[in-house]
Amino acid sequence: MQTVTIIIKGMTCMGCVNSIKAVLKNLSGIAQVEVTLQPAQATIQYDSNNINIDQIKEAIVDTGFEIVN
Ligand SMILES: [Cu+2]
Repeated sequence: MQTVTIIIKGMTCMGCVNSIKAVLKNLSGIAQVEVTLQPAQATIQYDSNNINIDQIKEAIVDTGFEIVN
């Protein structure tokens, strides 16, 4: 299991936080998701055999947000 913290741009409220959380939790290979507004980031525990960071970032971008790191 691996952990990554992704800095996210564009979240303005808990609705944004919950949208990202819901999308990430539905991806296969994601074990745990923690999304916060302040700081604006997502900390994700994932199985690198099932999903990679680029796929995780893509899912966040597809939800309508920007990735900073
Ligand atoms: Cu929002």
